[in-house]
Amino acid sequence: MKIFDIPGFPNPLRIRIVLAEKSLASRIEFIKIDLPGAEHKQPAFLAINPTGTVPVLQLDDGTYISECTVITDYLDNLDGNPTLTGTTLKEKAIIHMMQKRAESELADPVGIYFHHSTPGLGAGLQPYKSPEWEGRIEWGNRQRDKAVAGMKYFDQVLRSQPYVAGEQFSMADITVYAGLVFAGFASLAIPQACTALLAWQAKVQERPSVKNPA
Ligand SMILES: N[C@@H](CCC(=O)N[C@@H](CS)C(=O)NCC(=O)O)C(=O)O
Repeated sequence: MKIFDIPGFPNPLRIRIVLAEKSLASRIEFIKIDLPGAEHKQPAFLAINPTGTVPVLQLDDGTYISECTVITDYLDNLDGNPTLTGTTLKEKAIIHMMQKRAESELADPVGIYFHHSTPGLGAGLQPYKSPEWEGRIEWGNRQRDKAVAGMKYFDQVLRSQPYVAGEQFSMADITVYAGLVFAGFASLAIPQACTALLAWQAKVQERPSVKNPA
């Protein structure tokens, strides 16, 4: 299998943590995509993922799979022993619900803020990101505020349970963790009052897969 991504970036990190959790790294060939150079916005890459984002998984039969959630589901179930995406219908539902919240309330608004209200990944990508329309900065800033509200939401969740989707570490934790990494990229700090979220982040940082992603 191949993965098209760029090391160190938040969404690629999600899958690299999954690969480490599932001991699958040795089965993957990584193909680096030049995000600051906007390689992912060129026709060759858009042909494999029209969304123009990384990571993308390519199966051995040539099939391309994009979207971290879907890639995670695929990799987690490859060995028939899912550990990150749930086993019962109820577990799967809760993990998917919380991971979607992690995207929509945290990671995605951080991304919009980063790309539209800050210089983002630099001049090479700006033509694809930040058309000069009135209100662009304010729109991005509102997304920044939404992301901080998302941090406060997850802090509340983690006051009553050890992990984002309940008792077990799951894909939802990986998405929140990567969202916070993205927030760091954007110089967006976790509020100090979010003590449960900060403690959870420190705990997750100690996982071998997070310390040494693929
Ligand atoms: N929903 C997508 C998001 C992927 C994504 O936004 N990846 C970032 C890298 S962290 C990207 O490719 N950004 C390029 C861009 O926005 O131009 C997923 O889950 O895979």
